Amino acid sequence: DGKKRVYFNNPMWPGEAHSLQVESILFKGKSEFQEVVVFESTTYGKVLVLDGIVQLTEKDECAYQEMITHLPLCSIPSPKTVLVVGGGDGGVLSEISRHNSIEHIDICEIDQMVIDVSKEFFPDLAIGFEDPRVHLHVGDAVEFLRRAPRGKYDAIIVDSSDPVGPAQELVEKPFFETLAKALKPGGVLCNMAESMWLHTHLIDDMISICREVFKGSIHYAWASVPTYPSGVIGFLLCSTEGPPVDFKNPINPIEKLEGAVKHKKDLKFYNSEMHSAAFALPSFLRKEVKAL
Ligand code: AAT
Repeated sequence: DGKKRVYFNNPMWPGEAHSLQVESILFKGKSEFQEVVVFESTTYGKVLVLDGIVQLTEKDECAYQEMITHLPLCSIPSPKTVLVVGGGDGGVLSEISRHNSIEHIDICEIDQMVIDVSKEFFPDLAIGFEDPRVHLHVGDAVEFLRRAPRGKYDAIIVDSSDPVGPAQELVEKPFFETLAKALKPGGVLCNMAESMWLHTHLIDDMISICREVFKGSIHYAWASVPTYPSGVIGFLLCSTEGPPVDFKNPINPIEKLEGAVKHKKDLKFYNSEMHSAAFALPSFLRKEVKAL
């Protein structure tokens, strides 16, 4: 009808809106940081929504959580110490626990309500918190990383929300500097990096910052996640100075690990072929993202 509707006003994707049919609202609360909603959808299972943005659905969380975890962890020989930023649902933790080389996992999530809600409504993901290697820190990742010991981690996974609200500072240069400092030489970062259909500017900015901050290799990868805006999500992979990391050809292939560790659930999305394929980029992206 030509009127500007409130649904089309999200600054991350102006002019479009995304919808799922709601069977029932299971939880609605307001934390210190954001509005938290869980609902049962008609076709994607339960859905976690923060400030009106879908964070995960039971049907397609596998694509995002498996990729954001195994892209970095399969790219280095024997990851031992890992940090997760955000990820309060526990899904990334439960993926990390497939790797038997891991000795210590820190997670820094800002919002206790996300953790509590996940334990109640997404027990298959929140089971990640039960791994004895996991150490939970509830607080702002910006603060946590300012105080993190230099060179502590083999890998850092930034599973954070979009840069509106509590995650705003997580795309700025000072934050990336603290991430690089907290990594060991040859350590790797995998950062949620938005949609190539919607955010080429943001991707360009993030890659430019990372080129200045990280002295190793920098690559962009992506995967299909139907319930994220535009149906895709990207991952920015960076390594620090040190032994070079060949992100496109996993040195620590998951197929070998799967034989060694019996995990509670089978992988649904990730395998070594998907890993390498994720780095193939459309021509428009190469052209628009100058820093690539
Ligand atoms: N694995 C589910 C996918 C997510 S969840 C992102 C998490 O990051 C949320 O639980 C949020 O509370 C947390 N978070 C946001 N800001 C901070 C911060 N400053 N410090 C620590 N944790 C934070 C991400 C989905 C991406 C969706 C893309 N459209």
